[in-house]
Amino acid sequence: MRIVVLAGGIGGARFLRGLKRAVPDADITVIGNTGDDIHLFGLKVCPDLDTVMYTLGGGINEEQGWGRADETFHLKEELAAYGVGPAWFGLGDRDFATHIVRTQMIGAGYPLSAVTEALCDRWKPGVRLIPMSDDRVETHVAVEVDGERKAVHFQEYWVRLRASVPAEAIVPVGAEQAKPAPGVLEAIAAADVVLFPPSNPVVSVGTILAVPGIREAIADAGVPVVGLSPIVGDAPVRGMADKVLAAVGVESTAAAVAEHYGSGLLDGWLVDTVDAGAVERVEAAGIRCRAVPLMMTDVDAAAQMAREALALAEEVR
Ligand code: GDP
Ligand code: FO1
Ligand code: CA
Repeated sequence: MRIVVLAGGIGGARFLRGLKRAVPDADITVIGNTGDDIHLFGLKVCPDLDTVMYTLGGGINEEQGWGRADETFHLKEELAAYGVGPAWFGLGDRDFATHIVRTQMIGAGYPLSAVTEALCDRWKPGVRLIPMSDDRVETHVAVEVDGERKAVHFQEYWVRLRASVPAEAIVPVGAEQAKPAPGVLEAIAAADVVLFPPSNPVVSVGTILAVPGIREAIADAGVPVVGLSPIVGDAPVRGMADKVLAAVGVESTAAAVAEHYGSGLLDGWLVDTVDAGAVERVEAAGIRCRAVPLMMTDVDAAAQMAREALALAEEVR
């Protein structure tokens, strides 16, 4: 079975680990969000691609959900001693190596998709990981600080400001001009099923869908498209999805997120059992819906979610 998954970082990566366990023989292509990417210290950092790569490749810091296990921060400390920042972004020594290799290869002329493939030669994530685009896309957040409206990089909004100021707009800068990376549209056209993991609907899946051609390819593929809600009990399980959903005028409920994707895109939607009351509303929007446990407490729980998503896909096929 050929499965295409549009993934952000932690939610996407943990779901993918379950999907691999649920269907070990599947041919899985992951289209990764690059809107979170940021240039720091002259290096290109791709948090969501790395989170997927490290999680599936066994190098992730499990508790944190991002960054490397057994990490140290000597380089960051030495940079700080020179007064070179930003200090608010925690890049570790082991992680730095990934960004150095990536930046070096890009400088030598390789596109991000080829660089990602090269990095995955080491990590062997067991899926084909493709960035949504080789073109630069950067998610910016319009905020109001001390009565002044300005745009900040998504990482600055989330990591430095901890999403403590209201987000007024989310702008995937460069998305309109970006082209899907080689292999993205081909994988979608060849897929038997497309899954939206419980990733952030605005700054992860939403950013991928903002690359012209990707949303259309999914709608035209003529195969089941099934998503899993990242909102459980009217709140994100972790992160700032509630803040960025508010910025795009969507309430933080499992049903509202399904309606936001819409029946033109989604055929099926899984909500958590605590949100069973939302099933009727989602189905009224023309999207088949089931309530099942959606907490990824361990890999087995994530695998069971993947089985439920694939079962729903067969129901709507
Ligand atoms: P990020 O890029 O690291 O923020 O990760 P993603 O965009 O892939 O996923 C973020 C979303 O995952 C958040 O909105 C969380 O609510 C959701 N999430 C995290 N853990 C779980 C879980 O165990 N169950 C569900 N249903 N959602 C989760
Ligand atoms: N998230 C944080 O909350 N604080 C950090 O200092 C931080 C550093 C970091 C370094 C590399 C990397 O791949 C991810 C990192 N993240 C950090 C996570 C990153 O901000 C994610 O994009 C967000 O969790 C939301 O997607
Ligand atoms: Ca992300």
